[in-house]
Amino acid sequence: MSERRKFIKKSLLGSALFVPSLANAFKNSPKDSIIGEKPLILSTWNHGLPANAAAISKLKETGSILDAMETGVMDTELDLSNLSVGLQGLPDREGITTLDASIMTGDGACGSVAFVRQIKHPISLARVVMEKTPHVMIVGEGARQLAIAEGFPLEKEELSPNAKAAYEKWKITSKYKPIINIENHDTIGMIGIDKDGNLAGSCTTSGLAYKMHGRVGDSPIIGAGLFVDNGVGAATATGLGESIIKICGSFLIVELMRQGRTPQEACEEAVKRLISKNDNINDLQAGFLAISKEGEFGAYAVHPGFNFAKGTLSSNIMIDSKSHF
Ligand code: SD4
Repeated sequence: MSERRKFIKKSLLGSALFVPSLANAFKNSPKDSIIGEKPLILSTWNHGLPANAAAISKLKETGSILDAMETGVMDTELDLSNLSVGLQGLPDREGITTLDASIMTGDGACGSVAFVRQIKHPISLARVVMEKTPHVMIVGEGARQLAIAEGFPLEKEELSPNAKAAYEKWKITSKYKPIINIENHDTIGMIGIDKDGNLAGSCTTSGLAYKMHGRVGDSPIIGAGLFVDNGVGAATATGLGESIIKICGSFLIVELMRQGRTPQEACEEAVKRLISKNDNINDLQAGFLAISKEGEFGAYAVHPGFNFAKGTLSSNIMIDSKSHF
């Protein structure tokens, strides 16, 4: 077995690169959040600000919260400074960047793609799966074929300069430990509600850096990285996908809200559940965002450092999330 293969085997789960925010946890009470503000759009991390701006402007233009959710995260998919979303994202262990994305509306329509290569806008491909196929999830080569059939341009398969440099460095050291909260760029999860109470959401990522080839995280899994129900609310997730999938994080939050919890309480309960189901909690970060159908919102993370952008028709601001630790 080659040295590299041995390393891959040994450090399989200890390898997740997680690159969240430097910002510290905010300690405002969730009850401080404004209730009933609509439209309202929440997005994970600093890149949520420009994404929200794009979403709000699309919402003003078409009036469609679904269009807004797609357009908003497309901005992040093109952001060359973001190494966790889009084709410029950090690659897997084989040096190949593969993308995951999902989209959902409050009436239960949803679509997702995973393990996709060479497609600049996986979120738009997820929307194609939702609107033009009888399926919910299409992965890998099948997703690429669908993209070609739908006229998506196939991008050249090469790493962005930043991703290439990081990958080359990683290959030399080959010592990898999860590091939380060292940088502020990560997956984008976006949820939103329009003035009439229609909800939708989107989530797009290149997943964990140096993951095993074929690894899929929570972001394209409906109920894990994203869940939306007009009768209750919406939730999205960021962080170590394995920990989020284990608890069906976004679905759990929506169901907790259905049982009467506020979005903040539901996010906190989900984080507690996640902590109880994962042993390596000091080494992993996960964060959730939620909006209720009334337009109340909440956010919570395992560790300090998670932040999100909150956009309305008149403002777009960053908020630091509270955290369990
Ligand atoms: C994943 N949740 O693939 C995503 C990525 C993420 O920090 O949020 N990375 O697990």
